[in-house]
Amino acid sequence: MQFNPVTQRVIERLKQIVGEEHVLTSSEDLARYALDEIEERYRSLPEVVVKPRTPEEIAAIMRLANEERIPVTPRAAGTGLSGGAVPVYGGIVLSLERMNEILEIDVDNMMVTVEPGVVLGDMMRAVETKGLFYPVDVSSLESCHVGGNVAENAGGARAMKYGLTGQWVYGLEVVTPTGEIVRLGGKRIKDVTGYNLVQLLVGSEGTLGIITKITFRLTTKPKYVLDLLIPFDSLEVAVAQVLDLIRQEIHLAAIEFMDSISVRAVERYLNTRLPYSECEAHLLIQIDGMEEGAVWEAGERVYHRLMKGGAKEVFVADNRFTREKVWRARREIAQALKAFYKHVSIEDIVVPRAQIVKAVQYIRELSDRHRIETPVYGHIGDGNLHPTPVCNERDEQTWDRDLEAFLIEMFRIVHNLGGSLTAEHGVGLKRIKYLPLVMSKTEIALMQAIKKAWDPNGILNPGKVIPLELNV
Ligand code: 2HG
Ligand code: ZN
Repeated sequence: MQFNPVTQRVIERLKQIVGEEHVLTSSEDLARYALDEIEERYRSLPEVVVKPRTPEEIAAIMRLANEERIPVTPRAAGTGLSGGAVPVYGGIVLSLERMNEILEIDVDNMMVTVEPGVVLGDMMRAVETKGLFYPVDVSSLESCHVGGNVAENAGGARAMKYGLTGQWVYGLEVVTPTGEIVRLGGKRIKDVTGYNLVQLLVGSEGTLGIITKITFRLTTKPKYVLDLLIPFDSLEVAVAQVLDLIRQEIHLAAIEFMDSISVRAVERYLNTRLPYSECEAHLLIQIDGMEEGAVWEAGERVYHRLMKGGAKEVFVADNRFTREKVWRARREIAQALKAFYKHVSIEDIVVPRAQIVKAVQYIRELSDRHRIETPVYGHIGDGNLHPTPVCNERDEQTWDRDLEAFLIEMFRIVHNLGGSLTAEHGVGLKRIKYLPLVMSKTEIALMQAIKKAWDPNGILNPGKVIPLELNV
């Protein structure tokens, strides 16, 4: 793509739009907006960072960027794992960090309306004070922003019962790439008036519009929650048990999986110990509900099935301290691996749930054959795993080559099992080149046509998801 550089004149106009103090140009400032949680080698500097406060300011920035043919990369908290917020073509990074207000908690309609820069955990706690519940439990909940969650359609641990972020998004205010402010959806539980643009925007990774307000549906907070940590001697047995639980129709909120490399890494990182951490695998199961008896009854059924099915033990985390400890361990695995290895590629595959045993076996086999250590953890109840190839020894070039060979083979296998490349982290930058492995030409062309309709000059987050220049 051909874009123009950000000139001094453009910077002056940006200052007029958002105020001088909200336009950053120093090299230290620019460096802080060059990367999200993707690998370091994807780093790319913006030419300027702007921090608007209103949709009108954003609309003015987009009109200017269109006139000048300057790329704009929207950014929430920068906790994304696929490079969605990296300004690959330089240009403007449009940070939504100042738009951080919870605008309304509508108890009667059970909806909350927020700006995109609100921290997810803050919104969850705010609605809980009114007896309401936002159930999407993303690992980085204390730092990620809800705008990023919507843009990436974040999933997390409880998607098994409650779905992904998109399932809770009912209304959006969006600034289009050409600088119009549109309101999509609203507080209506049912609405089939035309195409579902709300859900088109969800997961569009900042390529179709800039989200400036979100109305989320809420539910009632479950009164009882039970968390179970279950070690297994054999990884295959642990995975097979997940299928059994799903087939037995025991309704669980989450079934998470951690293999022994992941557990050992996170123990070291958090300086903590989990029970039986020498075991090959752990499951972490959450059961929630309104009735104490029903929750415990489900817990007992899980206990009996898993003890019969080869579990070493079933630990009940029934107080805040133990619950926090086990969930923190699960949530911090990705950070732990990043801390201990030079090369880390956090993957995000998904397969139909009946194929998870095969998927895990194939990944182990691949990891042995390619001699790439690959811890596996993730949301196994959804068929969504984070195999994470890691390495300390290889140099950059060798790693790139070896990783690529590993990933191509893994994605082919996953595709053959009926799965796909990413369940919740997004395509972003790092998965574009693998799209043709899982998508038809027609599907890619349709997506490119959608992008063109929204963004004729291709200036909003160029080079992401389905780039217009991707030829297949
Ligand atoms: C996980 O399952 C996440 O640990 C890591 O997908 C992403 O929330 C995060 O930072
Ligand atoms: Zn995850």
